[in-house]
This record gives sequence, C-alpha cells and structure tokens, in this order.
Amino acid sequence: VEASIPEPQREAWKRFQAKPFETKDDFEKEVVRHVETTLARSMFNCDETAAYAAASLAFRDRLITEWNKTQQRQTFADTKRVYYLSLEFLMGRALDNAMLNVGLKDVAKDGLGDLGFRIEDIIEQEHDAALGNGGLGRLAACFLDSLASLSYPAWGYGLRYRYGIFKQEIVDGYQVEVPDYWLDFNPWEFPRHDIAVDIQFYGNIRKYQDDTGKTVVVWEGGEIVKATAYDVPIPGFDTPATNNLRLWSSKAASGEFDFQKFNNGDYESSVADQQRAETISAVLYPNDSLDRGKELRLKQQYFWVAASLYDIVRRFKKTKRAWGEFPDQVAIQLNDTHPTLAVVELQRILIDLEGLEWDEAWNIVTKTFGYTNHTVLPEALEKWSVPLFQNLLPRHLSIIYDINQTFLQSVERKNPGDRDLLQRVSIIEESQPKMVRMAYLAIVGSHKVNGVAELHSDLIKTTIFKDFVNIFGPDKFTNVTNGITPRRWLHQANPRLSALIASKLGGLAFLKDLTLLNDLEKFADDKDFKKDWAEIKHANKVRLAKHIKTTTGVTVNPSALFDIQVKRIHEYKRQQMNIFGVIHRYLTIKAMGAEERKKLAPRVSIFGGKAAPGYWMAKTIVHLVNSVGAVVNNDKDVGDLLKVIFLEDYNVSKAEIIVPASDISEHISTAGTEASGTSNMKFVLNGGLIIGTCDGANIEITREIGAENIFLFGNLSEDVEDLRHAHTYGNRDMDADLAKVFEAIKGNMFGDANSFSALVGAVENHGDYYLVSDDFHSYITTQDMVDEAYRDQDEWVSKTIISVARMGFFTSDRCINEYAESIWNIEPLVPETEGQSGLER
Ligand code: 6GP
Repeated sequence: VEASIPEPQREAWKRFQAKPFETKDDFEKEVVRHVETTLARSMFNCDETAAYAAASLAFRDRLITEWNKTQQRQTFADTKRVYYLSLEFLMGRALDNAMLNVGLKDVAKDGLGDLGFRIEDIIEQEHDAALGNGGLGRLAACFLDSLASLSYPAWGYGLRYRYGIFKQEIVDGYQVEVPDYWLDFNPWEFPRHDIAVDIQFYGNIRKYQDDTGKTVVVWEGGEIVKATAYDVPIPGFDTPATNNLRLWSSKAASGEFDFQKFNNGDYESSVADQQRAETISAVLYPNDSLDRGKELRLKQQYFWVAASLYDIVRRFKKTKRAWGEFPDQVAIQLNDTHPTLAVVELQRILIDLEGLEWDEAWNIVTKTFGYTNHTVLPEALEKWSVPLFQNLLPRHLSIIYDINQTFLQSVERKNPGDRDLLQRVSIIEESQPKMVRMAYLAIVGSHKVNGVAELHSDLIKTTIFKDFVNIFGPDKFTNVTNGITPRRWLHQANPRLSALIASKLGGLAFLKDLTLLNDLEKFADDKDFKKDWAEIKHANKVRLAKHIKTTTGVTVNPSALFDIQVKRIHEYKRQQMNIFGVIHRYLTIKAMGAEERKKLAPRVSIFGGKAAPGYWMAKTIVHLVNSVGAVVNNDKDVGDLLKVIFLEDYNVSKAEIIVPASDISEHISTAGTEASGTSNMKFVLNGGLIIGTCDGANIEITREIGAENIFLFGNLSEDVEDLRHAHTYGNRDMDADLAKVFEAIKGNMFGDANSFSALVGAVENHGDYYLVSDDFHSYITTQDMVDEAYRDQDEWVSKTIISVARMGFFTSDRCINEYAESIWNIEPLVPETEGQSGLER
C-alpha cells in the first residue's frame, strides 16, 4: 500500500499507462523499437533471431499489461484461488501460442512480412521450454492454458531449471544425451528480484515451554538458500485473463560469496557455497514414472514447496482473514506426490510459526489440498529414507511422525486389533532403513484424491490405495479423466484443419466449447468436405516427410500409411512389441512373391521418444529400432513397402509437426499400466485413427467415438495377474510369429545379436512381465486389419471425421471445470471484455 501512487497523481499516471498494440502498424513500431533499443541492433543487423526476440518482446509487453490487470482484478474481487504445484511444466514454444491466444497472429504475420520476415521462420527460432519429462508435465501445461482460457484465478508453481530435459541425439543408432541449456535468451520470463524467500535445510530442533506452559518447537541452524521468483505470463484464449506461472530459482543466501572466506584467501570455497546453492534448481531429473530417491531431488522438492507456500501464505495474510478461512481462499493441487511436503510445511507454518493448535491446523491443511495420482507403477511411487529426511528436514520428519500417529490411532479405533492393517497403511514403512511413503502422506493430507482416467481411478481404489478407501470412505476418491488443450493441439498444430472446421461450424467457437465439433458429423459423407479433409492430411504428411528427410536423410512416400508411436520409451508402453511387429512385417514382405507384394499397403513406421539416461532396457529399444531401420531402409527389395524411422529428440514443438501427420498411432501399453495417455487424444483430434489396448483413456475414447472407429486388441487388465502367474508357473509355447522374429534377431539380421539379447530374454526367459508374447498375435492381426481398412480411403476418411466430431469430451477445459467444481470449489473471474475477439466470425 505504501508504494502506491498518491490519489491526485493517478490521473497523470493513467494518461500514460501502457496500451497494448492492436494494429499492424503499432506492432511493427514495437518490433522496430525493441530491435533498436532493447536489443541494441539496427536494420543492418537484424537476423531472424533478433526478429524473434523483438516480436516476442512486443507480445510479452502486451501480455504483461493484461497480466497486471488480471492480478488486480483478482485482488479486488478477493475470491478463492487455485495453486497448481508441479515439478514439471512442459510448455513448448510460447510465441505462436501467445499470438493465437491473443488473436493477433494475422496482424503479426503481416507486420513481420512488411519488415522482411516469414512468420514461420520466426516461430522456428524459439527454443522449447522443456521443463518436464512427458505426460505429467505436458498435462500441467494444458491445464495452465485451460485455467487462463476459462478465466479461473489460478497460479502455477514450479522450478526454474537451468537445464530442462536433455536433448537426444542418435549416434550410430544409440541415444546420446546433450544438456539443454535454454536460458541464454528467454524473453518470456520476468525475474522478480524483489520476491525472494530464505529456505532452510539441515539443522536441529529444540523444544521448550513458554510462559504459558505451551511447548514451542524451533528449527535452528543448518543452511539457508535463497529462492527468487521468475514469472511467466500465461495468456488465455479469447479472454484478456492472463495468469501467472511462478518458477523458483536457487541462489546462495549470503550474496555473491562469503567475503570472510574470500578475504582469508579461500576463494574457491566461497564460490563453492554459491554453486552448491545454485545446484538445487540446476537440472530437471530426467526420469519419467521412476523414483530414484536422490537427496538432491528431495532438496528440490522442499525448496520449491517452501517458497511456494511462503508466497501463498503471504498473499492470504494480506487479506487479514482468520486462519479458519484459509481453505475458502486457497486450494492447492498436488501434481503427483512430488509436492507432498507442502502438506507438512503448511502444518509446520500453522503450528510452529502461527501458534495454532494441532487439530485446528490439520483441519485447515486437509481442506486445502487435493492430490492427483498419475501412475500405479510401483517404481514410480516415491519413498524417502527416514535417515535422509532426519538429516535434511528434521522438523518435517517429526511432524510426519505426529501426523502418522494421529492417523494410525484413528484407524486403530475403527479397526481394533488389526495390526496388519496398521502396518500396511502406516506412512512410515518399517523397512531397513525406514521409509516415508509419500503417496500415503498425500492421501492422508488431502480432502480429495483423483486418478486421471476411469480405469486408472478404479485401479487405484482396488489395488494400491484399497485400504485407504475402506478407512476414508469411497467419496474421497474420484476420477477426472485427462484432457488436452485444443488451442495448441488443433488450432496451433494444425491450422488448416482448424480453419476447415471453422468454415463449416461458422467460426472458431469450438475452440472454447469443443462439444460443438459434434456438428461436423453431418459432413462425414460430404464429398467436397472429405476431399479438403484428406488433402490437409496429405499436406501434413508431406511436411513430416520433409522433416524426416532433413533430419534422417531417409526418403519416405507421403502416400504410404504413416504409423506413429511417439512418447517416452518405457517397457510398459511396449515400443519393443511395435518393433517386433515391424520385424515380422519385414520378414513377411521378404517371403512374398512380386505379385503378392503389389497388394501390400506401403507403410512408414515412425518412432520417437527419449529414454531415461539410466534406463538401459529403454536405451536398448532405441538401439533396436535404429538398427532395424538401417537394414530395412536400405533393402532395395522392400522399397516403399516399409520404412522404419526414429525421430531424434521428440519434444512439444516436434509433436506439433508429427501429430497432424498420422494415419494411425500406437497406444499399446500392457492393460492397466498407462494411467491415461494424452497423445491418444491429440492424434484422434487431428484426424488420425488409433491402434491400442484397453488401457487408460483409450477405453473412454472408444466409448465416445465408437468401437468401429478404433483398432483395439490385446488382453484386458483384469487378466494380467493370471497371465503373469502362468508365465512363472506354467509351460507356455512362444507365439510362432514372435519366435521367428526372435530367430531373425538372434541370427544377427540387425547387427550383433548380443546387443539385443536382454530384450529378447525378457520375453523368452524372464517372465515376460509386460505380456508381449500374450498380445503379439492379436497385435499383428489387428495391424492387418488396419492395412485392410486403409485400402478403403473413402471409408477411412469418414471414420476420421466422425471421430473428430466426437472428441469434444477430451478438452482440458472440461477437465478443469470438473476439478474446479468437485475438488477446488472455485469460480471463474470473468473480465468484462472476455469473448470479444469475435470467434463466431
Ligand atoms: C503420466 C502417465 O503415465 C500417463 O498415462 C498420463 O496420461 C500422464 O501422467 C498425465 O496424467 N505419468 C507420468 O508422467 C509420471 O511421471 C509419476 O507419473
């Protein structure tokens, strides 16, 4: 309040307030100004990088003006806000998105044209913001887009990694990781040097009684690291509402370096303190659905959670409300268990710093938090060793023990004598060493727990969290099926398809209400429409074919069937089954006569995705795909009939080229292992069909678009356990076709068989945990059905149109509205000028 401009001077201020550009001329003026002043360049020295920088800064200025107004509006309205805590935000590029969401891409295109640039080239200059691994991080990014587009008062909180997910290079068929230093120029962030929080680690706890006899606990000593905020504006689509993503960066608390040490000549160690502090936010852990229990990771988690909560609590305290009203003002969503320490930190703030009684504080805490689970894979469920915790966060460990004790007492009261149950649900696992089970802490500390697709939400209730359903009752557990933002994944990635749809539906309103797509179904048999539709798909395939040519040197035929599997490489996602299927196809072609071959549908099998650097099996899969490609693509005998491509460095901006170009995409996880999947939704929304197992959101996609429009195969999740049991204890015959594939690999057809023996061995000798042998037959016969269906192009195109028309459910807008209503209890705060960009035109 002290910093505000005095009333009499505000008129002057208002006259000169920043006004966002609207016209082409004003945009050009801004670009030239940024080139000549901010960037200190000139018209004789303005390359595409500079043009990108200046155009981005022009849009950033526009966003920040609306960002300020949005924050003011929220402060005045004083309504409840939601805070989305996620260690990953896989944002991709910002410029294209900002131009489209603000509705000024055409203006920018013309303006850049006047200045001598092609907008496509300028967009290409941007480095992806790749602060995430895969599905979990991209979901967070889609959610931010929907929260802003629906004008919800919402903040994202994350870490500002200096190195995002590594860049993948393929060298001699092997994955090589290269660091992704992305911050040398980032026009989209605002450093907030005024917003800094001291974060404490290590040290000791001391208890004493105050004058009133109350026990006071203080956490003393240890080391302090400073968290500084960097803000990234998140524009909504067709609304001025612009939200904030706040990312924390770590620095040494004592300034540049320790002058005492420096003066004593110990220069090195004074710099070392600085570096140690900066290490906390230095690098994103590159594991998808895997917990490694590294101390630095726990440090990251506490650093981020403590800074975020400090910020949230500070904002609440400014309203001067009673603590009891905290959950009416604040909802916090835990994106997986990574931020679970927030539960403990809020309890600590309330009892140690604010002096509340335990029960009162705990009641506030549990009303505030919601927890989303993203996987049932045991290797992903976070556990931290008690000794590690004790050393790094002694006060938090003691609070966890108290939370656990209170919780177990209540369980014991309702289930007297059931010691087994107490052991099973205890937040502390009685192992050697003892471990803190973070998922259990998250459940106990939240009022709602949700899974991300119906099957997955059912599975967590009947398997990993079964006891907790009995303890808390079924209402605490719910489902919110994932969604994707149609702004990035249709309008931005596939502008021509978006425009064609708009021409039939009378405008772009479907991007704000995706169920409007339903009206497309009328055109599923319209000859002219189908021709335009097919032509756009072909153009998108030509674009991808060019990308394949420039990046791999391989020529592919854009009229062939494009079969795509792009996602993190993981045994449960079964890229190995896909490549075994490709080998089977290759062997089949080789065994055919010339006449038979003529009848075959040419196919391009496209793979992409990163393997975690320490995940050897996944890296072996990458190697096999590349090795098969090297043989097949150079086999003159095969020609166009089969090509095998591995696309290097799959990321968000590459997905925007790949997704619109698919005919069929693969979502073939072992039933019950893929929580939802979200690329399945992206592919269908872009007019591609899918081949998939009855897993994750595939099931709901089938329900929406109709079983006749999807190629489902494989065993069901309820049979997985029995099949695994049979592998271990039964005698089984290997599928004959799969056996031939293994023979080919073992016969060194794709290079030294020893390189791949672990992959083959996993299926043949080690229990085939992911049921590749059980599903292989049904997989390849279903692939034959895909070939068959693709031959009837007319019918195929109709299927894709009908599928798109029925995808309305899978927008992340629907998803966010469900969270808002059933978990967060928040309302949108709609600006007066929302919806004025004329989407109906
Ligand atoms: C992923 C799930 O594997 C994927 O199925 C889901 O669509 C996505 O989350 C979004 O909900 N999980 C992760 O990426 C992960 O690391 C701990 O889970």
